[in-house]
Formats: sequence, C-alpha cells, structure tokens
Amino acid sequence: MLGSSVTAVAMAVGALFAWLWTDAKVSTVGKEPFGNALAIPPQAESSVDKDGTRVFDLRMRAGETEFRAGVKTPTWGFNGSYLGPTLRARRGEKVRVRISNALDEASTVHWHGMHLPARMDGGPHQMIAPGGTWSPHWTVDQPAATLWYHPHPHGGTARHVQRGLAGLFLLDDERSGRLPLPKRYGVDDLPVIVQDVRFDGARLAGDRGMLQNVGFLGDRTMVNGTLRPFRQVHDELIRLRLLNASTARTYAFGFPDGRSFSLIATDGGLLERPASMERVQLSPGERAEIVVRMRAGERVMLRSFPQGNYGDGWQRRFGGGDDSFDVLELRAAARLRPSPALPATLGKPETPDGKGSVRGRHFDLKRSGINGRSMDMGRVDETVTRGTTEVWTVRNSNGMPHNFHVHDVQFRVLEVNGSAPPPALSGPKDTVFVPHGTTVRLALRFTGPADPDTPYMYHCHLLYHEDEGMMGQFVVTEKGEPGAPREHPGHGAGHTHR
Ligand SMILES: [Cu+2]
Repeated sequence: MLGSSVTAVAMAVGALFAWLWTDAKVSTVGKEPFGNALAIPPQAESSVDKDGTRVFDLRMRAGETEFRAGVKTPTWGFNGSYLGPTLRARRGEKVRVRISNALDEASTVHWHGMHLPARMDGGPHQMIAPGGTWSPHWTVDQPAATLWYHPHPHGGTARHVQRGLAGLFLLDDERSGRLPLPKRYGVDDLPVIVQDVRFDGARLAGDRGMLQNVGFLGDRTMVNGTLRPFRQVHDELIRLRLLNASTARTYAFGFPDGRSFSLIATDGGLLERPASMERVQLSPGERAEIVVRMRAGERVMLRSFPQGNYGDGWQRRFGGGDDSFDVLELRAAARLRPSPALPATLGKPETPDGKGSVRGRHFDLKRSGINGRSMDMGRVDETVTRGTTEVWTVRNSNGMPHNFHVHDVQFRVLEVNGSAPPPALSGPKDTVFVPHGTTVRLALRFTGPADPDTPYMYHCHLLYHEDEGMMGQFVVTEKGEPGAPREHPGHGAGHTHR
C-alpha cells in the first residue's frame, strides 16, 4: 500500500516536472505570419528657447493600446498610450525636458547612457509626484549614440517600464553627420525597441513564472509596440538600432540564413571600425547598431536564437536561454536604392583605456545584493573623485545571469575572464552582460560635475533584480573633498518634485 502511494506521488511529481520543463521552452519561430506594419516612434518635436536650449515636452500618462485587433490593453506611455517619442539632440547642445506626470502614482525619468549632473539623472532620488512636473537640463557632451529613457523608481522600475514607459534618445555629432552611414530615420535607419510580453486576457501580464529567477519572461516579442511586425525597406543597407527594453530577457540577434551583418555601434556610440558578425547578444538595457545588406525582393527575419552562455541546463531552460523568437521581418522592395559602402573607420572611442587608473573596486553580483548589501536609498556605497579613471572588476558566480549598468559614464570593457573583449564589447558601453562564471574588468572615467549630495546608481539591469535590491549608489566629489559618509540620512527620503 505505502509503496504504491509513494510510487504514485513520485510519478505525479515527475509528470509535473516534465510538464514544467517542456512548457518553459518558448519559441515563436515560424509559428505565425508577420503581417503588422512596424510602428516607428515619432521624432519628438522641440523648440529652441532664447538661450539656445532645445526644449522637449514629455507627459507620462495612462491609456489603452490595441496590440491585437479589437482588444484594448491598459498601458502607460509618454505623450501617447505606449512607449514614447524619439528625442534627438546634437553634441554641444543644451537640452531641457519638461516632464509632467499624469499617472496616479509617482515615477521618475532616467536618461540611460547620458553623461549629466547627478541631480538631472532621473534616478530614484528625483521622483515626480502624481500631477507633478520636473524639468531637468544639461549640455550634451558625448559622442553620437543610441540612448534611451525610462522610469527608475526604487522597487517599481520593472512595472513602470513594462507598462510601456520607454523611449529612445538619439545623439548626433559632427563626425556621425559626415559618415556615409544609413541615417534616414524610419527609412534606412530603423529604431528597433524589443520587448517580450505575455497577455493575460486583455492585460499585459507582469508576473514571474514558477522557477524563473531572472524575472518576468514573456512568451512573444514585439518591436516598437507592434506584435509580429514587418517593415518594407527600399535601400541596400539597413541600419537597425537595437534596444533591449525587456525587463529580464536577453536576446541573441541574427538571421536564419546565417548572413553576417556589421556592428557599427554599441551602447555609447560608434566602434572604431565596423565588425562583421552573425550574432549580437543584448541583455536588458543594452543597445547595438547593426547594418544589414538586403537583396532585392527578399524577406528576411530578424531572429533571436538560443544562448549557450546562460549557465547550466536548468538555468538555460527556466531563465530563457533555450528560447527563440522571430522578431522583425524585413521585406525588401523589388528594386533597392544603392547604398554607399560602409566606411572602414567610424569613430574614435573616448572611453578610457585604464591607464592612469587611480583606484580599483570590486563588485560581486548576487541576487541578494551587490557586495553583500541590498540597496539602501540612505547609504552611499562608493565615492569617486572627479577627473579620475578607475578600473572596476565585476564578478558573477551566482549561478544565474546578471548584467551591470553604471549611470553617467560610458566605460570600456578591458577584459572578459582575463582575455581581451570580443568585438561586440569593444565599443563604448554603459551596460554589460555578466553571465554566471564571468568576471569583467571595466575602465571608467568620472568627469563630473561633482555633487557629494546626490548619488548616481550602479545596478543589475534585470529589473526584477534591481527592484529587489541589486543596486548601489556612488557620488562624485572634488579631489580632497571628504567622501560622503556611508550612512547619509539626507538621502533617505529622496526629493519629490510636485
Ligand atoms: Cu541580476
């Protein structure tokens, strides 16, 4: 009797596990035709005020979006019901963004990848109350790049981003203007904001599945808020500005026919020269600009492929590493306009090479916190000196994937597990994927301005991990200025704009 009931329980557990294991693997490859025209986020209107400042307006609001015909999904967006317009400015320009929060809860807007004063950064200390406004301003002083903006309220970032609050912030400079790269926005230069979603009836689901320790994983993807999107293209060379705006999922983008493409830029701007590759992996928050050559009349799918560097088999299966997605179908016109060849050299990265580093720091990534500490708004974890270069070593031996994002700076990856970085990590970066078993060394330069009272963040950009405390704070101070005390009561409450 006892033996047979033990056997029955074991069989039930085995069946449940087999079901979980099989069900955890997601693939949309070849499942459905891609028949929805890709939405292109509009370029934000702006005005130039008397002192030459370019002024943008963003309004955070709730709305409804029809992702599927006849089904209205409650969403959030900037100036619309989902996502936001593409902001665009040139190096050297003064910019101001007038933000109003028409949501019924407080939020923030963070300028991901932007070098700017800490109090303009839009981190968890710059909350905007419901009905409140905030008008950060700064001078753009960094190379041309594909940056983005999104909320950063402590403990609520995943939810706010997932409801639709995200948009691109493109920077241009003199050099990028001169290079013969595809640059007609929405024509041969396409924004590609990739998010994974799951629908629970009409609503966007946001809950983490059983055994998913990375956070929410959707069962389908969309680009710029379009499910199963296609885009007609008319040029030989198409530039895709890929942004992984998903909360937890990492993608490995490429094409099913194995064609190579040219990587021309990473998070913070152009590489020194184009790098030919067949896959580019992006963890949450990372960007890559790739240029793909089209053949007249063809249809080619941008796809995300399974990823082998996700940890053990268990982690790959339940963390999304085994998954694959059809992402965006490019449909080439019967006749294509010729595109100039890509230039042999692109940019001169301004990231530091680590020489003259005044200090090394170590960051151990654990689900429970960074360096054994969970995020505390009232604690400054690190104090750096304005004008100096440092080398940061970031290690993940936590068994699950993490990544590492640093506010305010673009850094250079010096080493991955002791070796020179691959081409995909050779450009300016603000976010780097750090899978289990990986140690990266980064060179960062902090050019200020100093503000001992307002911290910047560094954190895992898997937003569930960030929200749960995988985040720390650093301040930039002048040389000789005393470092901020570790316990800094003034930071506890933050400052809310009303
Ligand atoms: Cu993480």
